Amino acid sequence: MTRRAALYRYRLPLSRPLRLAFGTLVEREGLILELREGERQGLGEAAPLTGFSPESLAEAEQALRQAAHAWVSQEPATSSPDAPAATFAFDCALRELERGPLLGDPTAGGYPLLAGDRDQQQAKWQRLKRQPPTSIKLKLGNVSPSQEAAWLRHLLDDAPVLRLRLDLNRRWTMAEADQFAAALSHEVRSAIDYIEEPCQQLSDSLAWAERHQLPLGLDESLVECGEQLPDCDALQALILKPTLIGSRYRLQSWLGQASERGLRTLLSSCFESPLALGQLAALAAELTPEEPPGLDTLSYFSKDLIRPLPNSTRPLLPLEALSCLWHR
Ligand code: OSB
Ligand code: MG
Repeated sequence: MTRRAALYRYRLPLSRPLRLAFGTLVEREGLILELREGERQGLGEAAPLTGFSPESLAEAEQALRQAAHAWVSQEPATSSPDAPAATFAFDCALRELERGPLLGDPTAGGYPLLAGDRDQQQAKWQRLKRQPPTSIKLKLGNVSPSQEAAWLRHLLDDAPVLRLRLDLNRRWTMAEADQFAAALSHEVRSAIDYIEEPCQQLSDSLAWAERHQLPLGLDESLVECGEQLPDCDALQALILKPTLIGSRYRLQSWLGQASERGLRTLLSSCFESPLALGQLAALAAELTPEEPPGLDTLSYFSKDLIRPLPNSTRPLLPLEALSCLWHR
């Protein structure tokens, strides 16, 4: 059967500015790979995020061109370990060709995310607290550690059975992390499911969590761990981002090690478009069925990309509206 491939670029304005450690984004751009074999179609998205992804958009494009070229010519697959977003895109497109669209609901069963500054977090909490969720994720580190501890106490006053997932994205020094641990009330401490990436250094996060007997989650520092999880009893959760891990083999390896050690594993995203969020939701239903993924970044988008997500009321930006960079 003839094989065809095309590469498109999308730009989607964000519904509100997204402040990240490396600057503020007002739009998201990325690449869409389309593979065709006969009547079948497979789509994949590569949208490297500055500050998180090892590759640039140009490098992802290069890797996707090579992979698509080889695939169309029925040559052996090329691998690009340094371009995980491209690897993820190609993997999704191949799976869709084989099994049909990867289309899950990113909002189903997930936990809400409170991000941004305190005003933004408070505004979202005002809406949420009328019908409090069972679990919530908070981005911390914008204010002093003791103010963060007080904010968590406030949330628990509003919703006493709330479970907390905290993410510092390596913002704290060891001294700040110590101040936080010291400021935690007993109630807050026992409401914490895990604290993701507290310290600037991985070794500090591991030592801190052990010392304070607090449950640790690892996300972006997994790349530093090589092949093997660190030996640390406080480690309780792995937050796995397929768009940063890339290879399916590597993802399976982390899932396998985590299950041997009884760690929680959940999939999460890097502010990909609604297309990839739907794919990640479908992957999570398959790979981590007991843990809803962290995909509450959908609200940054006011349009769906290429196909509507389940239960969506957003307008659609169709494939035909994207600029085609390459096809053969
Ligand atoms: O650190 O978990 C992160 C989004 C983009 C880049 C990094 C992160 C995130 C998220 C996604 O927090 C939401 C989630 O994981 O729940
Ligand atoms: Mg994280």
